[in-house]
This record gives sequence, C-alpha cells and structure tokens, in this order.
Amino acid sequence: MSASPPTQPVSSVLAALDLLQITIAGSVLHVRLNRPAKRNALSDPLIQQLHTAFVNLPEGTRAAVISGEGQHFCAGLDLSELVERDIHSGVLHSRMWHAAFDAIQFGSVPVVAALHGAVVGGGLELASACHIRVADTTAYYGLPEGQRGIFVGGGGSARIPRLMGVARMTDLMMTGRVFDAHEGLAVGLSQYVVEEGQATAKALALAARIAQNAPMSNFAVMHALPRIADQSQSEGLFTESLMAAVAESTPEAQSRLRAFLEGRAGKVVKGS
Ligand code: 1HE
Repeated sequence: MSASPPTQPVSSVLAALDLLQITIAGSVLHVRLNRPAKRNALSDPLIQQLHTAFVNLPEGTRAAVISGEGQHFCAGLDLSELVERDIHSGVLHSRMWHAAFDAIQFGSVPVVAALHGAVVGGGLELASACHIRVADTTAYYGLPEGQRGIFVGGGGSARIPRLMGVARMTDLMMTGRVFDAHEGLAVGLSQYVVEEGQATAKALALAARIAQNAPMSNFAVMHALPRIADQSQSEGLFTESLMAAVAESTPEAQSRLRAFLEGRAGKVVKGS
C-alpha cells in the first residue's frame, strides 16, 4: 500500500476559517466542522465559512471530504439563532444555506461525507449535498424539524427524497423516527457503513481514488446526473448525448482509452 501524501499548508483564505479545520494532502482537501462543544451545530458563520471554503478550493484539489470533530457529525441548525427571525430574514437565511450547499454539490470537485454520531436536521441536509456518504456504525439520522415546529430550509426537501424517497422523509419528519447506520445504508442515505471510528479513513481513501478520475468524468457525474434525473426521459437522453460527447473528446479521455487498448490500464476487478 502506498503511503499517504504529506499534508500541505492551505491558503490564507482557508486558514482564516476558524469554525473549520482544513487540511490538504495530495489533491484531497479535508474539511472538518470544528464546533464540537456545540455538536457542530450550523450557525450562520459556519454556513458562511463552508461557502467560502468550497468557492476557494486550492488549485489542484481533485476531491474533498467533510467530517465533524467530536462525538457527532452535526446537530443541524444552530437553534439558538432561530428564536427571533422575521419572515424576510427567514427566507434569506434559507437561501444562504442553499448557496453554501450548492457550492458543495455543484462545485468543482466531488465531496465525500464521513458520518458518525448525530447526522440530524441540517446535518443531514449538509450530508445530502455531498456526492457520497460513508457512515460508521455510530451514525444515526433524524429530521427533528417537525418536533421543533419548523421545516427543512437547507435544501433537504429537494435532496433527501432523492436519496430515500418522499415517504421515508415524511415518516422521519412527522414521527421523529431515527434511522441507525444500517437502516441509513438500507434506505440509501449512505453508500457505505464501516466500523466505529473508520468513516474518515474510508472517506479519504474513496476521495483519493475519485481524485484519480479524469476531472471531466467527475464533473459530468456531479453536474449532469442530478440534472438528467430532473428532466424528462427525452430531454435527459439528449443531455446525456451532449455530455458524453464533451467527455469523450477531452485529451485525457482519449489517452485513457488508448492506454486500455494498449494493455496499459487496469481491468475492472470483482470486489474492488
Ligand atoms: C446545540 C444544538 C443545536 C446541540 N443548536 N445548540 N437540531 C436538533 O434539533 C438537534 C438538537 N441536538 C440534539 O438533539 C443533541 O444535542 C445531540 C443528539 C445532537 C447531541 O447530544 P449530546 O448529549 O451529545 O449533546 P448536548 O448536551 O445535547 O449538547 C451539547 C451542547 O451543544 C449544548 O450546549 P451547552 O451550552 O449547554 O453545552 C447544546 O445546547 C448544544 N447544541 N445541538 C444549538 N442544534 C436550515 S433548516 C435546518 C433545520 C434543523 O436543522 S432543525 C434540527 C435542529
């Protein structure tokens, strides 16, 4: 097994984000939510810092991982900020979350979420904006908005049903039901479940592998797949043809295809 690449310094813009701890090793950026005393509750400054981080990725970043410091991934919206908000500022607040999470989902690199402990409310909305989710066995998922008298506002109503369906999201929001890590895997909230304490290592390993893909292939998966899912079949097939032609015509695709035909590229291997 090859050794992990050494951690390099990040730019001053990223280093100044005090609610995040950001490191880069090779071409993989690791963003840790860093408010463990408040269970990484998503305050306005934390949402703004996530936005800043994902629109200022260091040059050469090819994939990213988001994890949470402390015992939980994320306790969702910082409820202490919600108490006295009027309608207009409520809409703007939700739009601020949308901007930050769109910068993750529709940014320039794939993002893997490493989940443990509570992944609740806005924490699940954040996880659902990532492209792949890895949970350890301590992870659990809830949408306590119903109990708090509010609704999702961080994109959850658009993203979470695409992972587990409207009926399951309705159940979690209305009844306060909580899924454990294995239930989360079964319903599609995560793609992997690993032993306690192993989610970040697995997420970093996946991100390192993703980083080896041609950037245009990763871009197509991130940007075309969810849009095609929103389109009619006819429009989706047309979008697919355009995206396929763009990806195939890049020099990197051509050299990778040549490498396979000349026996210089790996085969598809069972169990990898
Ligand atoms: C918080 C928050 C928070 C913890 N906002 N301060 N989210 C929720 O409804 C989840 C609320 N939180 C919890 O259910 C629990 O805190 C946890 C299961 C996540 C963790 O439990 P535990 O026992 O490890 O921690 P704790 O003792 O409850 O909390 C430690 C501290 O974090 C405590 O503050 P302290 O000053 O008394 O030490 C808590 O008050 C604080 N804390 N969670 C503010 N969420 C865009 S719309 C999104 C809508 C939502 O996300 S609604 C869901 C909100």
